[in-house]
Amino acid sequence: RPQALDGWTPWPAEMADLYRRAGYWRGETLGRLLRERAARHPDRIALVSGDRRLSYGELDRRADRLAAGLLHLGLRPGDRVVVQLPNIAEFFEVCFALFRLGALPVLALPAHRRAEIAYFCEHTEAVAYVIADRDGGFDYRALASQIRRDVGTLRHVLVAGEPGEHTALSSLDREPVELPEPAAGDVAFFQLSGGSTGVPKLIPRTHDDYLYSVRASAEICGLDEGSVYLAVLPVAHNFTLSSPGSLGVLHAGGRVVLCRRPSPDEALPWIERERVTMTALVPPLASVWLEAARAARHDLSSLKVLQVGGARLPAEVARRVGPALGCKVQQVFGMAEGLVNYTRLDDPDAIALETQGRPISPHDEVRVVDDDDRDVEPGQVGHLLTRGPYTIRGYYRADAHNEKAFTRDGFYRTGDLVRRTREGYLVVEGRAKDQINRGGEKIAAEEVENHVLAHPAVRDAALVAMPDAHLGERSCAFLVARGQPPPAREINAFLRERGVAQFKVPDRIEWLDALPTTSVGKVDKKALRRWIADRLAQGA
Ligand code: J2J
Repeated sequence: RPQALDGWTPWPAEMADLYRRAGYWRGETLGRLLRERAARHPDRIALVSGDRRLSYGELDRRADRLAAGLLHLGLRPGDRVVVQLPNIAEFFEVCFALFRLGALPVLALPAHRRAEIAYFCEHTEAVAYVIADRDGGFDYRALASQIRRDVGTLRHVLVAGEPGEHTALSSLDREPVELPEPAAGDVAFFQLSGGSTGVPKLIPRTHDDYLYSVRASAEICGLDEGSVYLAVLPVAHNFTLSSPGSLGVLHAGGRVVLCRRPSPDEALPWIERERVTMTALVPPLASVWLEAARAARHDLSSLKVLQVGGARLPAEVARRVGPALGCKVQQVFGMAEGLVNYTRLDDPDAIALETQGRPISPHDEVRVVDDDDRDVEPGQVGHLLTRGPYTIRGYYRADAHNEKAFTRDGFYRTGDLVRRTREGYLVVEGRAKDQINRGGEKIAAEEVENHVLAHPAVRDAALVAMPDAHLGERSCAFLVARGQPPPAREINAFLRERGVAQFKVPDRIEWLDALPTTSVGKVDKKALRRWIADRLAQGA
């Protein structure tokens, strides 16, 4: 058995015992999940990707052969591998191959660019980086060539499609070899945090804890062999992967249909063709779909559940889902760190439309507290703290940050402001963390500020959320110039050159002589948010 991973925080032994005794942690690995399903129903279709249809047996075999190929290439249990793939079957082939090998995927999003990817590779000392050749008009091979030059530990770039100067995934195909099964209590892979600090945080998830959340989610969402799930949001995201997402569907023996683009033009025909029963969207996309469905000529009658999460869904929008799409709406309030809340499919409208759901597990501990960590009165708004059988106890290699992000007794400080209803449902009322939620895409203010501050003409910077009718929020950068302020497009071009993902580039820039401060001398972001909201309300 390889040496335990450094830099992650396991659950205390007594909690681990409790979760095992309760039957939540069953000692099953992600690799075994696929093995068992493939043994049970090898010919059933697991994945539909473009014109490829992979059965459970084929996916299982491909994972084995790829694992053997990766081993031959020199990958070993415990190695970290940054995986950045769009919604294509290779994502699952690669992840399951890595799970079998005991190597650890680091799940990047397709939108990430040089700044983020280089950081993930460096921080995890990744030995390999997996990409698609091109997607959405972007050539990932050129990005990978740069990353390869800059990151010393990186030995391999593996490409789905045309490899260019790198290695084709399809060339890693060897007779399966006997591999020791990784321990279910060990870290299986890394999710990414939306974050609120200077650098993105990595979230270590174990086989045991993740599979529990997947299994329980599948049950809450009523998945079975007849379930057909359309993956619209990026497959690597925690929502699409596990709530109940693709893994929930594979667990239940259903079918996952991979949609390359989230637009209704592409998604609605898939629903008709594959008789999709369930999909998951962020609120702005849900609005776009509702609009499109009015004119759609597609038969959407197979759709039973539309999940919406990642950002607050306005009740007015939730109300329109049933009439427009002929299905139930399910609100999902989750986080890659763990805790996921669902409205239940049999909840009355008052709950289903107006709350963000309740936790998966009877062992999810939820506290709503004031600024001094004292529990607020029932029904009052406060900071959401949580711990439980699938919520991490610490970010990866982040000791200093963990001191702040977790309480001494292991509760994760979500940074969300919530209210708990009498029935135990959570309503998201706001956010205390320094983050912008741009239609479900999370932007850590400090991270962007640091990039902007690297520009020679910028003396001071504060990034805040501004209201937006479509996305809910967009980002506005308040900047103080050294001398003459450069045009906004120069700042944005500068950020892109630094390799910052496009969704983090400020939507608007305002120059000030100085940033306003609070009485204790901190930047007064509340004042900045109020100022820009007022300006927008006046139509400026
Ligand atoms: C308001 N805010 C929400 C909601 C997430 C399922 C669903 C979503 C995520 C996710 C996820 C919200 N209403 N319904 O991982 O498994 C905001 C909160 C939260 C943060 C987490 C899943 N659903 N949020 O969005 O890690 O602020 O996970 O703390 O990307 O999104 O973001 P992320």
